[in-house]
Amino acid sequence: MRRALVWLTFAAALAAAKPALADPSADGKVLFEQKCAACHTVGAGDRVGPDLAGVTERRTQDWFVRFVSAPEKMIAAKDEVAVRLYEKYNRIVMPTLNLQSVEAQALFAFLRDAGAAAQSRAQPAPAAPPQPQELGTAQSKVLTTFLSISAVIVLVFAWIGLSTRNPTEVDVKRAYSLRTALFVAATMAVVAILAVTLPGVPYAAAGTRAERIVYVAARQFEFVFSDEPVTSVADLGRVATRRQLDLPAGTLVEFRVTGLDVTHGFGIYGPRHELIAQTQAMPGYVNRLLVRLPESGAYKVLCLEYCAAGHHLMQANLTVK
Ligand code: HEC
Ligand SMILES: [Cu+2]
Repeated sequence: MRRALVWLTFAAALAAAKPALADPSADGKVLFEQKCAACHTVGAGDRVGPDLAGVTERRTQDWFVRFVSAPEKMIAAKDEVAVRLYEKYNRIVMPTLNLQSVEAQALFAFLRDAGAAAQSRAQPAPAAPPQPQELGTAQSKVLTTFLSISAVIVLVFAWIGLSTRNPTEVDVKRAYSLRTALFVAATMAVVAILAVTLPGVPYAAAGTRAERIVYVAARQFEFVFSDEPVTSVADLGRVATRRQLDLPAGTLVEFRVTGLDVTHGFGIYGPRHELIAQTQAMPGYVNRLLVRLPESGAYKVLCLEYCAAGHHLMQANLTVK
């Protein structure tokens, strides 16, 4: 009797452990979100790597499993398809992600289901070609100011360089007092500029309590938003995440920003394409960025730190209403 009970418990434990493997397609979905979604979509176009809709028809399961387990080896072994893909996708080798072959099979099952679903969905209308965007007014003011100051500096250097052709006696004492006067004037100018501009910075004072907390995880090559903490790639499969964020206008938001692979930048650009606030997204750290976005409109989050070949793809939409 006792032994039967032990066996029963064992069988029950096995049964409980089983469901994780019972549905490979569901496992594949989680794996895909964690390890592939940064570079691939299913039916939403190419990212760093090819769109994987229909890949289960293009390739055999055997090829898929071999490729996904060790892309570098396939290219090294001059597999015809792998080499062609490598050339086509800017000679970026897909990283070797140390997947087991059951995991690769689960991914295959997921992609077969997801690809079929993507194909049965109606094709979206092609997007209008992007219009060249005008620089925000503040941004172009900054640029003009920077260029003018640079031009002045270059002219001063050129003038000094030319003046050394005909050397003259210098009154050292007068030169030193001129230097002191210039130093005092420059210090006063800096203090005055700081006094005028500092109150205008968009960062909230330390100690202010945010009305809304948004967790941001940055990784190659996307930003993921969540209401719950995300500190590792494994969290992405556990908590509800979004790739687009809606915020009510005027709320004080605290972004808690981290990086999941390398250091990225988290830069918020306003409706007129001006950089409004930014912080770094660093692995192992959570940076807090308190901002109030009073103006409604379409904002963009861009990566401000060159993080690898797909850096330019790191964009997220933020809508303030
Ligand atoms: C860092 C970016 C990156 C990640 C992450 C990534 N891939 Fe790729 N993938 C690529 C690139 C780039 C290519 C094409 C170039 C090549 O062959 O290496 C590619 C090619 C592929 C192909 C071949 C497509 C075809 O048309 O035959 C498959 C299949 C694939 N990836 C599956 C996956 C799966 C599954 C994952 C997750 C476990 C994954 N990839 C993760 C970048 C990535
Ligand atoms: Cu980047």
